[in-house]
Amino acid sequence: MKVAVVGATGEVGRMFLRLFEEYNLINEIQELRLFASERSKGQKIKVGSKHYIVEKLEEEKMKEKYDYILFSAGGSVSEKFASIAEKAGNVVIDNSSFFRMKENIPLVVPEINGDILKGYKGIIANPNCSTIQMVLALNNIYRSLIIKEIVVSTYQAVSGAGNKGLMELINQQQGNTEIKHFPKMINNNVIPIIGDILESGFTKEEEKMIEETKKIFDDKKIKIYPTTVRVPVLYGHSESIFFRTEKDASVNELIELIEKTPNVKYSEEYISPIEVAGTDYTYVSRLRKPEEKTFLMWVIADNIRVGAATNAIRILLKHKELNSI
Ligand code: 2RA
Repeated sequence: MKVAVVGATGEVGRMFLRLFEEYNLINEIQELRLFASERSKGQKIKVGSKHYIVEKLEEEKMKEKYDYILFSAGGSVSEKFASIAEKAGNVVIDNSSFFRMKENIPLVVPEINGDILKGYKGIIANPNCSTIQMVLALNNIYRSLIIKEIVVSTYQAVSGAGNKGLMELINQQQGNTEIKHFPKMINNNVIPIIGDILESGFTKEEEKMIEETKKIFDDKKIKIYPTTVRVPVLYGHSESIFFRTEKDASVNELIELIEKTPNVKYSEEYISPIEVAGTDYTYVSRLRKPEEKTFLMWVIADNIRVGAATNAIRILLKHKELNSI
């Protein structure tokens, strides 16, 4: 295969490269091209046993033929360059939010709706990290009991804001009180705002959870009420999820449904972010049923892996399998 990574020097871009090794994809990649901005041009990155030189992203390079191009370089880069790559007949897996809600663009969590990739060529959108772990944890329950409404509070790691987010917390923990990236101090604090605040009073991050969940479940009726919060954690998004279902079930029946979900693990012992960083599972714990058809759970996943790079690699593997590439 001939594969390209756009945004190869960022948090998610570097995780793509690491996962090429972990998933033994590197042995199937005959040609690997790494692209980034002018500033990163010339950087050397080791993948497997070889060193690759980062190239400056240019339109002409996106017109070449690749088997897959993975993007994680922000919406404006995807808007321009992923479109050029698609027009050249490439399959693009885009981690930005730019294409997620476009009518004809598949928004994919392979364990849920991966089958829509059969015979598909073009741009495939990777959902937002906080959406991915929630729909993964709820999918079997949704399919069996029909979920009518979800109330979710998230506790999102600073790595969700990329290297700038990580550096801001680390610097503040070392005594530098400068606030450059987040709206307020993040050290010893929590910030109930991620992204712009919209007319509705919800934030862009909360709107993503609402709209993306409806698209992935293909359900315009389901009600989702999110509050997304930034917390001083480096890696691992946590979510407190309350949901009501159409059909009733016992806690044990829910545990069975969760345990039958690929890449999701249930734990009687509660799980914290520091335990999931570096893994590719979504963890469910603190399952409770206060009354009929009413449930609460605690869901955690590594936001750079499950919430971005691993889901994108799983999309590539599913597309490759369904289309015999
Ligand atoms: C965040 N979900 O956590 C957003 C983008 N990765 O900042």
